Amino acid sequence: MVPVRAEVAALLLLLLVAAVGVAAGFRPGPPVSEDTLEKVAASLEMYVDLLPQMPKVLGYSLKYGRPAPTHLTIGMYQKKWKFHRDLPVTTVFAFGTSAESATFPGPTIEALQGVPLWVTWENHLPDRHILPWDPTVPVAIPRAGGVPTVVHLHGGVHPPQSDGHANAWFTAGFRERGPTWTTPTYAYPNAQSPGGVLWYHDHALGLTRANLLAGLLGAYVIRNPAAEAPLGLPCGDALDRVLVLADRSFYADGSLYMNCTGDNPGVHPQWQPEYFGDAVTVNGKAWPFLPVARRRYRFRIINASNARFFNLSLSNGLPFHVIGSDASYLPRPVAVTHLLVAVAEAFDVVVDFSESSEAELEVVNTAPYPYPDGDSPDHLTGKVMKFVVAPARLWDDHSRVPARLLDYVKVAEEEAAQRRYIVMYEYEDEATGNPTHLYINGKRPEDPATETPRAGTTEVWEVINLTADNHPLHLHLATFQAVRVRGLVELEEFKRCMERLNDAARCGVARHAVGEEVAVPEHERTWKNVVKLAPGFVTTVVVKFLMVDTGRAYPFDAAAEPGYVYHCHILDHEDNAMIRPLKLIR
Ligand SMILES: *[C@@H]1O[C@H](CO)[C@@H](O)[C@H](O)[C@H]1NC(C)=O
Ligand SMILES: *[C@@H]1O[C@H](CO)[C@@H](O)[C@H](O)[C@H]1NC(C)=O
Ligand SMILES: *[C@@H]1O[C@H](CO)[C@@H](O)[C@H](O)[C@H]1NC(C)=O
Ligand SMILES: CC(=O)N[C@H]1CO[C@H](CO)[C@@H](O)[C@@H]1O
Ligand SMILES: [Cu+2]
Repeated sequence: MVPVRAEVAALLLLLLVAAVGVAAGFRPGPPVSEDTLEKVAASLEMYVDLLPQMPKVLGYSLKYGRPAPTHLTIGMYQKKWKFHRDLPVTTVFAFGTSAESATFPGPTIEALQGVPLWVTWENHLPDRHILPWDPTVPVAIPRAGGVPTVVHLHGGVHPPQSDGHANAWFTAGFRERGPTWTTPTYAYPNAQSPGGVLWYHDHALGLTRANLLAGLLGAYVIRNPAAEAPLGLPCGDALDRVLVLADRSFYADGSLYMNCTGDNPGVHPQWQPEYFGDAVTVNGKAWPFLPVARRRYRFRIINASNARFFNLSLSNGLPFHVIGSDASYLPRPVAVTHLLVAVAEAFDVVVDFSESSEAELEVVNTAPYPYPDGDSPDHLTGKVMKFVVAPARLWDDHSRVPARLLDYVKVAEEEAAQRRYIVMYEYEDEATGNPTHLYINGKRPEDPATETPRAGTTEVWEVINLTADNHPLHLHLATFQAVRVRGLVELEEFKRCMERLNDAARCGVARHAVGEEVAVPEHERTWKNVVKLAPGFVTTVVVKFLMVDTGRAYPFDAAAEPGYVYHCHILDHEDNAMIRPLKLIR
């Protein structure tokens, strides 16, 4: 491995700073201590704001009562948002069909399976970012200023031109466009099966962490009434709710806080390896509450934090009946009392409040940060939201948690056309010991694609974590599932060899991957968009480059330019620079 030499990085930094000015246009807020940020969060009374329901936007039209394709225009706006009763309103970036209706998170788009949707994503953002960003990581830097953005539909199966490629960014009015920009209007075929929840979010090169922190994300649900109605799950806007979890820190004036001093400021003036906020927001409110009836509800939970994992449970031990994960159903429900949600991971669950003997249930979080070996959450980040259960049963609950859900193609590891080793590296500054950047396979994002699967095939990816963190793996387009998680023995020897050769096969991965085997939890055994990668382990992942509900080929040319990407979904890692091209071939 060739870590970026400090001198080279420093020179690059000087050149870039001279060229664009530090964080082009961002005005740093007043200095603030960790203590002050925590005090602001601690001053917010919990459970005083009602859980917001984001506006619903239909991703289809009705023609003579039948669903038909439609075209939406959704903009990104600078907007005022109030994160808590006791915080002043503050500036965010938000998605909406208009400036007035834009929200944090954005509207929930409801699509129908088999009904294509076109969306023109418009950038109405000002010249200046509201959060700091770092010009020394691989990043989109427009010559004429402005905030570069591009929208990726996470979990979506769609053509590469509509994938929100990191270099397909654009500024306000499409004034300036990145090198792989092809079209202002994205096509979402919605051919994939219903279940779980997708989400759209910014994906601009090197800016994802700041753009999402500012609010550029929203949920997207694909439904198929004919296939789903027989399941009998809770349905309707009141009973089937999206919960978007995100940790954020606030200044006393209510504005969003992001540290603008890097851990290695000589290398990267602003970049830090992980953002952790002191407050937990759900649907844009810090620690909200939701009154519920004494019956079943369906919750589609998305973790939209930059780096925080959530290990969620209900304070009275009531189970989550997990019915899906990411954008798929499970074959059958799995009841769990604790639900570990990685960044960008989603779970689709049913909670039956009629089983609760308490009138109030807190959703609590016990996941250490960084996950898995970091600090335990405190009295603040250990709480998420509260459900207030109505005393009496007001109406009959005809919903159920069915014994069987939907089926998909089998995992069939033996069908793999190709086996690849994917290795996660973290590089440190020798003087400070702090991370300077992260790479996949020791390669930069701009290096030529090395993962070039054939459309329609199955592959096995052996993902090796050589770092101290759990890196949630996310592939665009493809769906995948972990089938085996095995510890590495004689890890130090293996690491030294990998640092020298960067070649898992020559370093004898088969000989080292014989340690403890950890079972993949049953509620994660479906076709996923994010797989957690435990440190010190090799995670064997079966990846399908085809439609997992039918086994058929994609209904579009997945091998077209500009291709896709795969990356670690800790946003701060993805931005520097744990992201690689994924280029399908015909
Ligand atoms: C911001 O980051 C710097 C450098 O890592 C650190 O010294 C400082 O304490 C951080 N500030 C806060 C408020 O966390
Ligand atoms: C989640 O928290 C519970 C209770 O603290 C613990 O028993 C469980 O091991 C945790 N799960 C994970 C995956 O960390
Ligand atoms: C959300 O996902 C990010 C990236 O995987 C992860 O770092 C973070 O811990 C997750 N947060 C939650 C609440 O799951
Ligand atoms: C294979 C490997 O090196 N894994 C690392 C993953 O992360 C842990 C920390 O949780 C490290 O100790 C391991 O070395
Ligand atoms: Cu990572």
